[in-house]
Amino acid sequence: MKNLLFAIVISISAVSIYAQTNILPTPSFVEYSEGQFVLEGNALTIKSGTFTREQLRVLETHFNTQGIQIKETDSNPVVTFFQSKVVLPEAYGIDVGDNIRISYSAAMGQFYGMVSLLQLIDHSEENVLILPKIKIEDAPQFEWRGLHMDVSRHFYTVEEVKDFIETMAMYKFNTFHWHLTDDQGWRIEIKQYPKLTEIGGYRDSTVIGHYTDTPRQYEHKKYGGFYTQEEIKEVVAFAAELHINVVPEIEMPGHSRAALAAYPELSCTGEFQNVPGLWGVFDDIYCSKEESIEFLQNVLDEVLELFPSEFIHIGGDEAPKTRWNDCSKCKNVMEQNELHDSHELQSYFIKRMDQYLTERGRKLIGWDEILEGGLSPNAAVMSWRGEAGGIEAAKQGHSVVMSPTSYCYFDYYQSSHESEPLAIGGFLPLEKVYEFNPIPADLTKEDAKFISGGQANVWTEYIPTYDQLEYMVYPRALALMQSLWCQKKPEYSEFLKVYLDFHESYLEEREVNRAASIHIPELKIERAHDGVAYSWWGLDPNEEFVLGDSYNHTLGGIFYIKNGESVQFDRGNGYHSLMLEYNGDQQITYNLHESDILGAETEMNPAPHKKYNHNASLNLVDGILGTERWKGDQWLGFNKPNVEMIIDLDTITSIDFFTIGFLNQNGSWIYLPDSMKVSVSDDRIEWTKVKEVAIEGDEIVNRIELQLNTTGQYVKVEVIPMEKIPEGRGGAGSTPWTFIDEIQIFTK
Ligand code: TNX
Repeated sequence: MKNLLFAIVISISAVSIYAQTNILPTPSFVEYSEGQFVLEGNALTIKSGTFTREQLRVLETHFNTQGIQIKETDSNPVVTFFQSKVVLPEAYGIDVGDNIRISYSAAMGQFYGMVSLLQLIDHSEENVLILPKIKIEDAPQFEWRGLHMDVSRHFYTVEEVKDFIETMAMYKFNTFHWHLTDDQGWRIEIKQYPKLTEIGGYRDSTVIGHYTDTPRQYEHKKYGGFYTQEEIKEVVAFAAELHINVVPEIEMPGHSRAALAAYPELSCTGEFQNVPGLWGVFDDIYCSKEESIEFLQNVLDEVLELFPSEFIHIGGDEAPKTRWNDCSKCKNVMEQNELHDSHELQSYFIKRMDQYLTERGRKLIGWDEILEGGLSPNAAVMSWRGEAGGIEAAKQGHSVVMSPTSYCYFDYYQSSHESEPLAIGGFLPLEKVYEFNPIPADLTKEDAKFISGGQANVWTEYIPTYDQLEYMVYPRALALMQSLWCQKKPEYSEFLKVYLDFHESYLEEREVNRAASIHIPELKIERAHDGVAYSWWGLDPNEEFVLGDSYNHTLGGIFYIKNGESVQFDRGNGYHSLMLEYNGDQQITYNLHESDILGAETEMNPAPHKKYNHNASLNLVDGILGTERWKGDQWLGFNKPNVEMIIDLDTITSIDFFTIGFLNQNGSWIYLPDSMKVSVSDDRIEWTKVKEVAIEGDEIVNRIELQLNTTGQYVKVEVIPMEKIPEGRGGAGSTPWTFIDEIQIFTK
């Protein structure tokens, strides 16, 4: 009553009719009417007991960071709730007129209504809250809106997990996929098998840097941890209050080295091996014998007690069949069950789990590898290796969650800038996430019904802290949610505006770490007469950057450069170290390497693979040398032999010196080529071979330098990769990748 007396509702006519709201994900229907609802003070009142204590606490903290109080009252609150049976459980409506009315049918919608309301309130003026007069009707497109968290590779505390879930709830995620077991650590207490956490919960060392680095280095420090069953219950209950279902994942039959370290008798060889401190895929997996199946079913018994989730994730990915193929016990299982190969054996293994879960009223979900050898009758599929698995499963009438690496892998880099923390690889900027559509283009309307939604995965090999985990997730999770929530999402530019206007500072105030990668001006390189032109593109079209030339002052020291304006870098002009200052005090340094073929016309045959073809042939002659930490744009990557490149020097020229760079990252199947040839020609018809060399080197980046002492207008470089990756090396038996960057030629 008191609050209402103080609430002065003023209608100011014809102030602003907004084109959109700050609410993310974007609501389905928004209609403004003239005027505003202005509330003096900074408190919103709601009827006592509307929300549970935990919900109220969470809502309060979030409203508080915006300077808004929520007060419970027993009479006439400002915000009223109206339960309507007509809408779906997650749907809600907001009607701001002379007071604020939220309609809903179930507790979830009621909560979402409050979450959206928070984002509607303008609190920029002191002691007054302003809302537009507005009608909103909103409901999600997909029922599975998930984020995944890998707590095996790195461990996060209960408090951190809860914090993660809390931020998820504020963006209307409803599924938390908790990846609790993997090779590098078992993280859930199982009472029947205490060694799982005693031994499997800890590793003695962890690889430092990228696992493809050579030589590998380790930090020899015990690392690990696990959640007790009490802690798991606490997290599950907390999530449930915030309308988030927790889907546990117990990996099988692969990614199981931590469990096998605790119980070696469950492997095919029975030999003890420690919990690895290295990332990747390991040959030792659960043996398919009855004892392992029984063990896993016993584990599942305890898991089912802790997690009410309908879906239980059993992994199923990346299980090499090396051990199974050599194992007499596995062969017995195959014989007894008339299985033809190890894929059918994997399918048998998963079916046993499917049956077990089905009998207990649950549903099995697994990574798309569970399709191999035949999909279990009741299984749902999480499609990660692209869309094919999801399409296939949907066609077979199974429920599918889309999580393709190309849009949903939040362990990938968000920009190509060197300030990004070390990541597994891959390139997934915000804008690319925004393009995600959980429904693959070539699925019929009928089959598309089996797509229940999507989720992003946060694998944590390279994410040692919770702070960095948030950095990898935000703002990308907001772009993802647009694809999961909206029937028709707005243009990326509109989303970006709302993010920058409201959510960036909202996350800041909430102390949610997030990447500022979108603020780093993007470098564009173009061919220019006798060289290349560099320009920088920031988010703000009016931004001016400071550009400094800190090595060779041919650019004239320090000056200002406008968004999109270019500077030219001429051939033969010496080495430059350029410094760009943006956003006031942020700096980037670019190392630019001269050569006499900067920007020269260059032909490549075959073309690079489309994933590694940034700027096409210009990449080879752009003054920027490929480095060890590449994020998808420095190197051109080829997976077809042989690569031929022809560079046009414009006129017959006296050629002195030549260099070319190759990447050597065997863990990513990238190998140095066997050899290369350089030839020259005056007319592109008659070629003279100048050099043919074998390529050797131990570095990750190997630059080959050749003294050519010749003349010609055209220089042809032929690169001959090894035919197949030899046994015992990463990717054995496949065609190697050849990564090439920057050819430099110096003339006399
Ligand atoms: C593949 S995605 C995996 C994980 C790794 C991830 C790294 C999937 C089902 N398996 O074990 O952590 O790649 O991106």
